[in-house]
Amino acid sequence: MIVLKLGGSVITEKDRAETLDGEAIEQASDTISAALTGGPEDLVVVHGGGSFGHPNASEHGVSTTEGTRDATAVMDIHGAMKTLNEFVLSRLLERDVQAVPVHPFSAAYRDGAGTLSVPTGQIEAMLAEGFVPVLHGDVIAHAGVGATVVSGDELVAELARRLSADRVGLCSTVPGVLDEDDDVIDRIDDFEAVATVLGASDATDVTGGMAGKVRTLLDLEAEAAIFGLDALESFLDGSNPGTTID
Ligand code: IP8
Repeated sequence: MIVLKLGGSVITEKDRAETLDGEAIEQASDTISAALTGGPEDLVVVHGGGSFGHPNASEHGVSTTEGTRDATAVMDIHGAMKTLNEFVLSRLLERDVQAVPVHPFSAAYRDGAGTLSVPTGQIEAMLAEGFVPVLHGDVIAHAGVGATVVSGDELVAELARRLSADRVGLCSTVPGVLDEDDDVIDRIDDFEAVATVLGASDATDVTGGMAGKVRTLLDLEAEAAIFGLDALESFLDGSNPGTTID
């Protein structure tokens, strides 16, 4: 099975509050729909926030470690992410992808040590019945802290582990992890070797850019690929475009 993340900055205009990138979301949906028509493939989609969710989280001072116990703040962040999730679902459904929502707030949590727990029994049942579960970065209960942000990347990593994913793909705004000359690095197997070229994210992003992605993916059993939207087709066809992380 495949776990695919659609980056928030791919499917939204990251610098304009709550604005979709209509063309990108349609291109991604077309590609996913075409790939699934080619044969049955278990696919779990996770999307990030981009200009949805991040501004709300930062307004309320909420991050992956700083929490809130204000239910209104939780609903504000969660609501923004649910709105984006509905947009993504509707584009997929229009293309006959059997996409269904899974809202992490109702299912996942962090324990007192900050360790993320994501139940997957319901996701496995959905996959077995031919659905395409679509999750999203969200807020979740966090023991001792209130509620904190869970990023799409963290969800991807946890889902990949628990569902024993064969392949993990992060569809990003860049064609891969870039080196000092802006060339795509083919393969990364050691964080320190690329630490200096991994800068911070450019817009409001409470979950922290490319460096965090690479660290998270390096910890996975499955090979992961980071690639741009134009390479999504090739990833879903079985190739490893962009940067492979293992
Ligand atoms: O864009 C974060 O998801 P990400 C979602 O995958 C929120 O980091 C609620 C900020």
